[in-house]
Amino acid sequence: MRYSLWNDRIVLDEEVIIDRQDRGYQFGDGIYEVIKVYDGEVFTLSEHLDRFYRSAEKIKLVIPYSKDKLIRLLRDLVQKNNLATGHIYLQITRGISPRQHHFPENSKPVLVANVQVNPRPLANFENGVKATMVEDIRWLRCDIKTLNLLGPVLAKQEAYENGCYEAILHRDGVVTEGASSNVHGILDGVLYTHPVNNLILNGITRNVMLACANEIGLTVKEHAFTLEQLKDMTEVIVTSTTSEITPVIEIDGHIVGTGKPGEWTRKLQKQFNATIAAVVRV
Ligand code: DCS
Repeated sequence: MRYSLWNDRIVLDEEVIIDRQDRGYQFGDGIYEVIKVYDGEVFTLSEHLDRFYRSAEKIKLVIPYSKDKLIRLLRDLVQKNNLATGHIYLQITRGISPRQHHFPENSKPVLVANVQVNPRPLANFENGVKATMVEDIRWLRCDIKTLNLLGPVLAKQEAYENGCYEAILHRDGVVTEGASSNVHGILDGVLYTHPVNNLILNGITRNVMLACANEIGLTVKEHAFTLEQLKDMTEVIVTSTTSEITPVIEIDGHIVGTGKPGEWTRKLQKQFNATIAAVVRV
């Protein structure tokens, strides 16, 4: 039996009914979060929910539940599904209404969450992955975790067709982030990462990783860099909830550093693992 959260009720998956007039379906008018679960413990849940409420506010959607209530419901959902390691997918839309662009007067938001078993991609952490560079054609509010994912979908498809794990996005040659991750480069003991603004999603994993950098004595500079500068970095990593700290060893055929995950990357991964262990008590 698999269970989903539907508004504020935990129900069997098959009981969830999505209306075809849901604005999420018709307009992508909603927001989402992906939250990692390690050994039954939800990681950085509070941070993800803070971003969920922030995204909602930015699209003028009022989430009809308190943060405490959502924390309880999501923990119950994980337990009810007996989830060990995997993730929670959570979304909320502006609700159901005959199709019209402007906000409906009386629609009620529709919230759905489900869990997915998803082991940590340890081989990627160990060996690294390939990436390709793709023009960033998204809108100018990438700070909102919107359900509108056509830009990333097209970029990811290009990466997939090129045998790559991730698409590194750029605007006029300046790297913004990955299709579903943040991108960072390391050179001479300094980690460079795009500053938090409207051009990137403020990644929860990015923030955990920056704290790890601090703990291991790696200097952080929140400066944007070009594709050429990225290629000259000795280490490149992407971070996300599911990708954690994944080394990039090749970008469009160009070998990064030695072609193997570098020393700083290894230290960051080690510190990241320690952070998980401390939080989830594994
Ligand atoms: N940038 C973009 C565009 C993302 O979609 C994501 C996460 C990130 C950065 C990294 O953010 P977190 O560290 O908070 O996960 N994307 C989610 C997704 O769609 N699948 O997994 C994570």
